[in-house]
Amino acid sequence: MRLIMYYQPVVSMRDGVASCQGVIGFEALIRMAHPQRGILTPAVFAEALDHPRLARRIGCFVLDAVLAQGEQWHRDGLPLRMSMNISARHLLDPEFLNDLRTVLAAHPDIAPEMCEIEVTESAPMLDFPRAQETLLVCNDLGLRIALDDFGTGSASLSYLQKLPAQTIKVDQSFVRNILNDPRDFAIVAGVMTTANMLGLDVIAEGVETIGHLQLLETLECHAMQGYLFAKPMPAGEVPAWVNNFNHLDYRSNSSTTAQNSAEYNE
Ligand code: G
Ligand code: MN
Repeated sequence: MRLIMYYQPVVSMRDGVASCQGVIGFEALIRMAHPQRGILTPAVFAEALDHPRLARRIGCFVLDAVLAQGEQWHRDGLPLRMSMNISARHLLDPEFLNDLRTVLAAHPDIAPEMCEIEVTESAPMLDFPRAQETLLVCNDLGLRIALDDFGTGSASLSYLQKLPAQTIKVDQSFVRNILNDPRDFAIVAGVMTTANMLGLDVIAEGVETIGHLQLLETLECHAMQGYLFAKPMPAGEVPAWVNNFNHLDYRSNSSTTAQNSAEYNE
C-alpha cells in the first residue's frame, strides 16, 4: 500500500493568459495505491490525513513529491503551476514552515512563484492568528495561496479580507448548480465581483459540461477545473494531455470534440 499523486489540470479559456498552452497548472490530489482494491481516493483514508502523528509525515511526502514532479516538468519545458492541498493540521504544525523551506531548497529548479498551496477554512477556524501568520510567511517565500472549497464555510468573506490569498477556488457544489439554481448562480456572480474588486484570481471547480463553461464565461470566469477537461490523472499522462489541450475545442460549435476529449481522458 503506498501513496501516490494524481494531477488534475486547471485551464484558462482565454488566449495568452496561462503559461503553458492554455493550461495554468495542475492540482495534486493524493491517492492510495492498494494492492487489491486499486487506486483509492482520500475519502477512504481521511482519518490518516488528519491523524496527529501522520498528518505532517503525509504532508511532507506530498510537498516533496509534487515539487519533484513540478521541477521535472519545468526542466522538460512544461512551466506548470503546481497546486498542493495542505491539511489544517500540517499548516498549523510548528514545523510547517521549516518543512516548506526544506522542500523548496531541495527543488531549486521550480520557482516558489510557480507553487500554490490550497487551504480550506478549517485551519483558520482552528487558529486564525497562526494560520494568518503562517500564510503571510508562505507569501514572503514566494508561494501563492488559494482559498479552497470557497463558499462552503461560514466566514468566507471576512477571511478574504484578512488572509493573504491570490486565488479563490469556488466550490464545486455551487458550480454544479449554476445552470438550474439562480441562488447558486448569484453566489458565483457575487464571488466574481468581489474577487475582481480585490484583485484575486478565481478558479471554478467541478466544471462538468459545456453549459457550465458558457455560463461561467458570461460571469467573466475563465479559469476552470473539472471533469469536462479531465479527471485527475497519473503524472505520466500529463505531458501528452497538455500538448493536446486546446481551449477552442470547448467552444460551442465544437462541443462534440470537447465531449470526446473528456471521454478520452477518463
Ligand atoms: O477539495 P478539492 O476541491 O480540492 O477536491 C477536489 C476533488 O474533486 C478531487 O478529488 C477530484 O477528483 C474531484 N473533482 C474534480 N473535478 C470534479 C468534477 O468536475 N466533478 C466532480 N464531481 N468531482 C470533481
Ligand atoms: Mn483543492
